[in-house]
Amino acid sequence: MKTLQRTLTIVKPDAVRRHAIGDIIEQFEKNGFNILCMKMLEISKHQAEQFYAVHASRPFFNSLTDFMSSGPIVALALEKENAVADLRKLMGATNPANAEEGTIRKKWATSIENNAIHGSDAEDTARFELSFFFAGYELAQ
Ligand code: 3AN
Repeated sequence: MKTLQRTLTIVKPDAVRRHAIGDIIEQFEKNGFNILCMKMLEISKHQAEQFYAVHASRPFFNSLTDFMSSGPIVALALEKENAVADLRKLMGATNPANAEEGTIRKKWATSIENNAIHGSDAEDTARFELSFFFAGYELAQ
């Protein structure tokens, strides 16, 4: 039996500034992800700190949350079989220097911080992250 899974992705401020939204969304569709919901928004520093709370003790936390609140982002709820792992594969390694050919980060990321895209790293993280950006009624389908 096929089990659909949901994940949360964000086109980060660097990718929005570089006009990569269309290209990145095309990759989702070409790779079999169904877009359930999508919104363009800006988050505050405080909201970025809440979203990345698991990284609060990391040395890059302040810089990461400054960056994520530095301009518009696009948040998308994606669905497919094995969505969490398949999205991570399509994104490529966190550091673009290690990102594989054909991945979104290989094409668009310019540094470990300005790395174009976020994707949930596990199913339980995806549940929290989806509910951070989307209300229940927006994902009720
Ligand atoms: P990923 O986004 O690949 O899941 P995580 O969860 O380890 O990577 O890190 C979350 C975000 O924190 C990354 N997307 C990146 O923007 C930033 N980050 C991770 N490691 C570093 C680092 N060493 N220096 C600066 N920023 C980092």
